[in-house]
Amino acid sequence: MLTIYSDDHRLHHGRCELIDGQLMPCFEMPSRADHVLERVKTRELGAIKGPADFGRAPLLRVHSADYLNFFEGAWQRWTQLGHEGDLLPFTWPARTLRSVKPTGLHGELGYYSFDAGAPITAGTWQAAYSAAQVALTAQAAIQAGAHSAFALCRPPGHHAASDVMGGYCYLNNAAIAAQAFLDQGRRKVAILDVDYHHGNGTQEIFYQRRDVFFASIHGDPQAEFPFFLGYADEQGEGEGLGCNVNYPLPAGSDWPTWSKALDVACERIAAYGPDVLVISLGVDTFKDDPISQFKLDSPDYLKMGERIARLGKPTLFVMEGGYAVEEIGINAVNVLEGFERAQQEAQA
Ligand code: OKP
Ligand code: ZN
Repeated sequence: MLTIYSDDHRLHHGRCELIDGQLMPCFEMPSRADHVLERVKTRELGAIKGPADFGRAPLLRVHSADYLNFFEGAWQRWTQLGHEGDLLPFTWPARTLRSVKPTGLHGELGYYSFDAGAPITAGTWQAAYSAAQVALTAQAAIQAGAHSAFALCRPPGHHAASDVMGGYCYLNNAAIAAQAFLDQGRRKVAILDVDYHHGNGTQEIFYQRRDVFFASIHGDPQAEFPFFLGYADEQGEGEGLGCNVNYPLPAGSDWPTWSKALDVACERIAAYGPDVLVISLGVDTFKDDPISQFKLDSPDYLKMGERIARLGKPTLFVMEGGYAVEEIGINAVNVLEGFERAQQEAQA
């Protein structure tokens, strides 16, 4: 399987995040991608290539122009105000306030974010831009005939909505790639989000659409980030009604529980009949993940890849979460190897 990767991810390195009342070093750190890349190499998964540059147009198919302009320019405004630490929001237009867009930097940042988990640093725009290009380059490989490809994206994307950042995410790499498939002639795309956290951004972007089916298996938002989306009764709206499906699971869920949800999700996807599949590949479902509560073990990821392969669709894997840094490479690449093994057996 071809892997697309860019060193630009290193340009994004947030200093800290607030966890349980403590400022902690960001869990979403550069070494995550390093470990995945290392494992791709040692397992000889396939060629590793850098991204092409498809420009801003495919990003604008998913994100608003004002959001992209704000994100790209925010760091310079921050430094012009004399600051050099990370730019972090701390006030949001929650229910009792108005969703006006203030002109000052902090007001505008609150308008364009939903939590304090997405710090903007000097290189954040470039890293996120390159991650989107990584996803688009892997998408292009599938469009050119490859059965699968791996976009080793960092920072992740699935919490980023059309004009809102948060949860370590800025640009929705998976959504940008899914939209590119449609713009290049595919009629129906399914996105399966296996990250521990609900892909609220992806859901929002496609909620009223029937050309994209979104399925997500995740920690129950009653008790887990992002708390305010990801419930089982969210089924899509208007034309998109029936094209969104959430599988919230309780803390402690292990492979027997998790894989039942995967089976049901795969059945729904098969019934939808997509031309192509995009996997939001988070491996923070791992038993030793420091911020998550599921109990999957490394061999389970092989089975996950096999089940996905049985859908028989061209499949783009887009890296999302996973914070057990030592095991992130093993777990992510296990999904890809399980997929390839099942795929090769099906062909033989
Ligand atoms: C990103 B992805 C407060 C802690 C909130 C945010 C989790 C984001 C996960 N700073 N945690 O889905 O793996
Ligand atoms: Zn996650």
